[in-house]
Amino acid sequence: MKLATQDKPFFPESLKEKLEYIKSIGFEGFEIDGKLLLERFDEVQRASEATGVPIIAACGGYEGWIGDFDEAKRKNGLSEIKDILRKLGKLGGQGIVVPAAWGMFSKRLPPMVPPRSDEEDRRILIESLSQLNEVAIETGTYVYLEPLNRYEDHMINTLEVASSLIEEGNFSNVKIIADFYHMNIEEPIIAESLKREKKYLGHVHIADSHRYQPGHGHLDFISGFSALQEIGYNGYMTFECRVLGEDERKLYTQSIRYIKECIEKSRAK
Ligand code: LER
Ligand code: MN
Repeated sequence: MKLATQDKPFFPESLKEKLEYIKSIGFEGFEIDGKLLLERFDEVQRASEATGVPIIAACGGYEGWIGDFDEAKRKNGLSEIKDILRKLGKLGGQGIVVPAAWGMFSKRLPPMVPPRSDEEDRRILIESLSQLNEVAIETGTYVYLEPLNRYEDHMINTLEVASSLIEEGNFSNVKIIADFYHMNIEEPIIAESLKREKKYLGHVHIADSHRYQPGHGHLDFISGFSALQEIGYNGYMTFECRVLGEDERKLYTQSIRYIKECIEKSRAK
């Protein structure tokens, strides 16, 4: 398993320095914001080549969700995601992380009842994923479908629901991204869920139980990583967290060390 990171406010601004910095603190890949990839593609490509740090995936940076209630926004989102996939393909990147929607509706917060039925949600998601699956095939990339916790999305909260959509659409280039923060809220036992849904697992996000740097909260990473070892997962795990504390650079570096120790311990288990 390899470690990657998303961008952080305390990383250098220039892309080359950013990638050099993340390499120096122990990461092997960068998960880029989709907008940054589209707007500064040449610079991203040059920086990746010069530093040898791969752009492994994209996350966010497009307007409109694949399950958007607003049809015009959904279409816009799909068009931007396709552009991001085309650029990622040129860089040899693996794929883009997409939730059904993020922050659009929660069935656990008022008004509790969404404006669309569950059946219609599924129909729309399948339609969006069919379009993206085609472009992912053309570009040699993947769409990483991300279950979010119940407060951030109402359509896909568990790995099981994500798997069922992939099965239903028979999508060759849609996989699941398992995010430890969301799994900590939605999966009864993270290790068991990972083992059960291994067939479609393609990518992983890590943060601790409170969405801050791993090692600072109470999540049991070792049992989750042992499950990943057991199912033969050898992809990337991307840090997707905020950093709590004053010296963010120091704390982030300590967190990488902590996660590497957890990986070692999970191998020994
Ligand atoms: C949001 O909580 C999240 O996990 C991101 O990866 C958005 O897709
Ligand atoms: Mn995530």
